[in-house]
Amino acid sequence: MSRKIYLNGEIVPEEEAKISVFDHGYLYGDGIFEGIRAYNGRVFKLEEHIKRLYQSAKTIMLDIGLTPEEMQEAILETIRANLLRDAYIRVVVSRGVGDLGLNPLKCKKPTIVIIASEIALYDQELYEKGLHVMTVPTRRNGAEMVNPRIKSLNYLNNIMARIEANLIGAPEAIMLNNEGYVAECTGDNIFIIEGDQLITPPKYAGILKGIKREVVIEIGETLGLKLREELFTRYDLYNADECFLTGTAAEVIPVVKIDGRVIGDGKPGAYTKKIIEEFRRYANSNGVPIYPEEDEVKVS
Ligand code: PXG
Repeated sequence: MSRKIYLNGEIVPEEEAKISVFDHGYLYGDGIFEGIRAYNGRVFKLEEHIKRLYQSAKTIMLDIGLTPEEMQEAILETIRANLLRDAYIRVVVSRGVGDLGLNPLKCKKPTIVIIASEIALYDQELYEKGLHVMTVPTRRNGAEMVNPRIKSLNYLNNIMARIEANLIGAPEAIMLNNEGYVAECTGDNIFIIEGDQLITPPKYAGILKGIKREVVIEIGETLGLKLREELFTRYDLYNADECFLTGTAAEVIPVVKIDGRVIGDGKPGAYTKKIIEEFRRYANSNGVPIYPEEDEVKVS
């Protein structure tokens, strides 16, 4: 079935959703994006994703040309056009059509694309058994470079790391920062658990401030875990009681082996399983309704 795509204010069939080869998103990776999920008729953490999109835009001096409220409506409209209740939503805003030459002054207005699609999840088996992941040579770019907090269209740093993971047959790569501290994975944040401590790298390690990361920090508190946002090394990874990753695609997924070292007893840990359960419960009952009239029906 042909998907309906939002392209610069219009909803068009995917065959007609075409972009100029002079778009600076294509020529230079000059742009930003968000990956958002909808569960059970609700868009999860929509305001937070829109806020991060506008913070990325502000940082790269890109005027999106829509208010955050208009962006929210455009996202909901795109999901409705595809009649979806569970969806993966990709919002891409590029600098727009310019000419050869990287000067963004040549781009008069941004290109805005919203895709709402069905989701391809990790295999359920991996949630039950856990992932075997590896650290890779490519380092996460530092906060003093293109800050990883900008969700930019420049993902080559992470793609190089993913290629290295592919070469050794790992489903995800752990990236260290330039000082050798653990930063994050190519599309996920990372957590370890030691006793009752929930430990995750701080923002200044050079990471994307993941929205699932924030949700898991909240869930951790309700489970009595003590949060430590601090730098740690591969030694800490190998000797952790539990480890898991968080992200839009993976949600919360256990890690049971890192660089050949078995984590804990080699099975997803008790806290990790509880966090996955709580995350699913939270995600299925929170968010901005896509079809508000459904809620009204339920109330009456
Ligand atoms: N770190 C990085 C580098 C990411 O790109 C996350 C962490 C997790 O953030 P959220 O906000 O999702 O909890 C991400 C985001 C995709 C895709 O479509 C997903 C991400 C990035 C790029 C592509 O599969 N995840």
